[in-house]
Order: sequence, then C-alpha cells, then structure tokens
Amino acid sequence: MFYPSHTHSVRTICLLTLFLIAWNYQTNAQEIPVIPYPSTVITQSGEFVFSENVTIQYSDFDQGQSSHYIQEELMSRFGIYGRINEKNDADIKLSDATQAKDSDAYQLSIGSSIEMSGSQRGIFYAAQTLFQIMEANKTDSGVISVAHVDITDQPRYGWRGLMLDESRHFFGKKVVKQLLDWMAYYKLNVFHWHLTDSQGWRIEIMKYPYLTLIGGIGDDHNPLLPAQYYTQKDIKEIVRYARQRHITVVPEIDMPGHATAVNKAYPVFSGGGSDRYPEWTMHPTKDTVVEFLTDVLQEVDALFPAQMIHLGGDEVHFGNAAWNTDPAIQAWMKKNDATSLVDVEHYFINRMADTIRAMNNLVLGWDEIVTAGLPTEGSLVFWWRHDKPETLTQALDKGYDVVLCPRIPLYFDFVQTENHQDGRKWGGRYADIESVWKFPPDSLHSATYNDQIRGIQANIWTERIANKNRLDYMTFPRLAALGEAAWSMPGQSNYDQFLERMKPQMKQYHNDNLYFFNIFDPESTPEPPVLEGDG
Ligand code: TNX
Repeated sequence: MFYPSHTHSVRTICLLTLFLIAWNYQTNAQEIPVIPYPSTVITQSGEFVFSENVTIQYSDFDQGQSSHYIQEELMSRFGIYGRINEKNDADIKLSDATQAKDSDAYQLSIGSSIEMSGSQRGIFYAAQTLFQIMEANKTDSGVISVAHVDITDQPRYGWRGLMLDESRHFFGKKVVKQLLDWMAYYKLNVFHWHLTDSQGWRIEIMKYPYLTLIGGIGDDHNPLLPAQYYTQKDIKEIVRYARQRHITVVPEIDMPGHATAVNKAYPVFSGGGSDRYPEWTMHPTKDTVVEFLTDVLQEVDALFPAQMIHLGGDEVHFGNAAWNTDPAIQAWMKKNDATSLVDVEHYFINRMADTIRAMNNLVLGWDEIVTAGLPTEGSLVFWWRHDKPETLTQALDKGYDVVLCPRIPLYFDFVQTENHQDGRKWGGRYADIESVWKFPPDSLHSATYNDQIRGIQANIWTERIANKNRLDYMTFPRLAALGEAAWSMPGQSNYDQFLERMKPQMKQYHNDNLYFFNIFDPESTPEPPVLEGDG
C-alpha cells in the first residue's frame, strides 16, 4: 500500500537522524589527543603496536640526528628500546621531504609502519605529535598501541614565543631546560629571555664583570641575595639545548629604563631616576654609554645565533625625571631643538638600534618603539599594552612587523581564575586559559595586516613569581593553550575538544613533577603563595 504521509514522516525521521549523526560527529567526534591540534587528521582503522624490537630508520639526511633523537625519547619517555637500522623497512621511517630547510610542516602517517616526513624540523614536530599520541595511550602493562591515522600539519604563525623574566627572580638552568622541553612539546619555537632589569643583571659580560658580580645581587624580594646569573658557558648550554629542540633563544637587554642594576654596578653610566624609581635609566646622550652598550651587545651577539636582540625600550617615563635637570641632557636638548624627554628617549633608541643593525641583527623592542621612527625593515615590535589598541594599529599602519603579546590574556603573571589571589588582575580582568586558547580574537584580525603579524607570545613576568611551584602554576596549563593558539588555524577544533585533549596532559605534568593549576580539579593543587613552597 502507498501511504504518502507515512513516507513523508519516515523521510523526516531519516533526515533528522542523519542530521543528528552529523551534528554529533561535529561536536563529539573523538579527536586524537594532540596539542596543538594538527591541520588535517584522517583516522583509519587498525592499530600499530610498539614492540620491544621496534626499528627506526637511520636518517642519512641529517647524519642520524633525527633517528637518535627519536630513539632517545622512546627510551626515556616510554622505556622502549628502538634499534636504528640502515634499511628502508624500519617500523619508523623518516624521510626528508624536499621543502624549505627550516619548514615546520610535516606529515605523520601511522599504519602498519610509522612514516614521518618533513624537514629535520618538521620531523621533530612529527615526533612530538607521535609522542603525545603515545603518552595518551600508555598502559600499566607498558604495551602501547596507537590507532592508525594520517596527519598533515603546518603552523598558523612562524613566531610562537614564550618570554621568561629571570631578573625579578632567578630560576636557573634546570628550570629553563624543563620549560624548553615543554615548549617544544607544544611546538613553540621562540624563547625570549628577559635577562636584565632593575632587580638584577643575569648574563655574564666579560668586559664588565661588575654587571653580574654587583648587578646580579638581589632579586625582587631580597636585595641582599648573593649574585645569581648565567655565565657565558651556561648561556651557550641553554642556547644549544634550545636549538636541539628547534627553539630560537632571543636575548633581551632592557634599555634605557629598567636599568637600576646596571647603575648599581657602573654608576658612571647612570641617567638617574625619579623619586619612585631611583636610578632607573642609563644616560641617554653620553657617547660613553653607547660605547659601553655596544661592547655589551657584541658579547651578547656572539652568544646568541638568533641574530636578533631585544632592546626593551619600555616604561622609560617611570623614572626619567632626573633628565629634566641633567646638564648634559639639557644641553643636548637645547642644541637639537628637542621639546620633550620623549625626543631624548627616541634619540637614544635610534642610536642603539643602529648599533644592533650594524651587527646584522634584527632590532626588537616593546611597543614604545613604534613612535621612535625606526626603519620598518629590520625592526620587530612587541605589542603589549592591551589598553592601547591604537598603538598596534599605528605599528601596522606604519608597516612594522608585530608580535602580539598583550597583557590580557598573554601575561602569565596575571591570574588564571577569579579566585586566585596572588598574581595580577587589571580592573578585575585576568588571563584565563580559554582566552589564551581563543587568542587572537577576531577584533585583532585584519586581512590587510595578516602578513605583518608574525605571531604571538606569552610573557612570564616574575615580580610575583618567586619560586618554582608558582612558576609552574602560572605556566601550566596555559602553555598548552598558547601552543594551540599559535599553531592551529581557528576552526580546527573547539574549546570543549581542547579541554578533552587536556585531560591526559594533567597526568604528564604530574609525572614531570610540575606544580600545575589543575583545571579539572582545582582543589588538588591550591594556589601557591608568591614567596613559599619551592618545589
Ligand atoms: C610591564 S611589559 C613591564 C614589565 C613588568 C610587567 C608586569 C613591559 C614591557 N614592562 O617590566 O614586569 O608589566 O606585568
């Protein structure tokens, strides 16, 4: 019999079911446990089981470096001993795709064998993806099997940065290495090292030993703490360690403000300060200061292969009142028809930028440099004042390349939730993990400027982070959200899925002895106070 109305409702139900399946697939489909989420993921049926005698193909394109790296990590992370073999029939195959040498892109295919291809760097990232999948599939028996999948991946941004302030509090090599490990795990690639500030100078300079011997004394809480700093040997060790993880280390020597530690060591270079910020500046017009800083930067340049130096340039106005009465500065202003102290500041910044450029380095600076008139070619601006979006617009309009690191949500000295007490909030606002994950918001997108936005960076300022526990707590798990914001294109995943993928990360943090903020069980790790609880 023919029942038109019945057919009609069957069709409706069928369509509805299809719709529900599709909707369900969209929102609840199981994602692979990888952060940052890859560009394309095609799951296949079948599993690859890691056996005791897994073989790794020798990577002749980099004299076995990639193979050895994978071998070491399989052993240290999973207790799996992989044998390196010269033949093409290894379980883990590595191939050097003919693409740019420093390309981040990679392919990872897990089937009856595991194939990774890309540049050496791409293969490194393919390995991170594999390790994350394996970590999430660890079992008590030690046997690890992973589902078949084909992944093609490449990053959204070339600059995926994290800054650590070691002037206000000093953490040391072990802590930095652990941070670099986690950065690499989340495919972050720039470590911006804030090594000098008012509270302490932390990088050895051979020509001016008092910078560390005197300038290194004290920190933000204890002005009498014996000098803490990195020797040049330490710096080289960290740079090498980072390079092995495809992370560029960018040094910052903050000038002409934030310079109290310099002035303590070499008062002769001081430009004075203000009542609230005594001895805040280096003298902005003396040639001897430029000569001193040139010597310093030459040693810095020799230590860091990045070929970029961050000269700070922030918050000079906090403590430049003394410039109003300094005879040399006043004479300079008169001679040059300068009308304000900002002109003096810009003069100094330009001289130092020229010095850095003469060393064949890119000039990096906080967004105060946007009005200094530096050439756009060879300069990079760090937009940090979230309350001054016009500064970002100005930088882009003028043609500068920019790294986005606005306080909210990318300053990790801001707290992560409303009820955290000890870190920063601004007008009740803070830096919750969801905002980090969603960064940059649509309002900061503009097709016109897209190629000037080099990337994003989070900054860990440490006035209120005085110990390892608190450093961990402020960094994790936001670091994971940062990695995904910097790498994955918007729309590749959603926040709920991200949280799902975060779950296995908690266990990994725990296993690495991190005192992290447990977003799923906040009570389990109470907020550590600023001054107590070294982990
Ligand atoms: C502003 S960001 C600073 C830092 C402080 C930070 C605290 C910037 C360029 N200057 O010196 O540590 O705020 O959140």
